[in-house]
Amino acid sequence: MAVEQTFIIIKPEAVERRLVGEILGRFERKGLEIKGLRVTKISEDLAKEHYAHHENKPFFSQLIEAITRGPVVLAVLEGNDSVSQVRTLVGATDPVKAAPGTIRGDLAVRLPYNMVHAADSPANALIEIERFFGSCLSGMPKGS
Ligand code: 3AN
Repeated sequence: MAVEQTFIIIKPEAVERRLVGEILGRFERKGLEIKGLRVTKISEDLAKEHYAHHENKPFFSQLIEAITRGPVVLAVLEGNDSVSQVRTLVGATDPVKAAPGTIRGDLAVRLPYNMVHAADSPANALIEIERFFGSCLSGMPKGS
């Protein structure tokens, strides 16, 4: 097992519903360490870059609107196999199919409002940390 970092976005609907503490608490209780934390609003350009791989999907414009409509909380989490651990805690993409006990299974009801984005691989986590935190996290251990 490798210590690695992952990246999450607590989406506008979760901030609006005052679920930031609940969501971060789940990651902390699991044993993951918060290495970066920032409240911000994502610009349309940055959202389009982040979701570029979904550009041709029918839900693309809805997705961009949903992630830019209000403040978000960005976080870098570190721990053993953190990418896959966090994806497990977050649950399936569609909240209707997400298992009870997962963040999406417990707190969300419909797409695209599924509460949390979580990087899907260690390589993408590094790209996303650089994209959203830039140099303010440089010099920290990147994990492997
Ligand atoms: P995940 O966030 O589980 O990695 P992706 O990368 O397939 O899932 O989707 C990115 C985001 O696009 C999701 N978090 C969700 O907000 C939105 N999304 C995915 N599928 C749909 C869909 N069929 N209709 C509306 N929004 C969707």
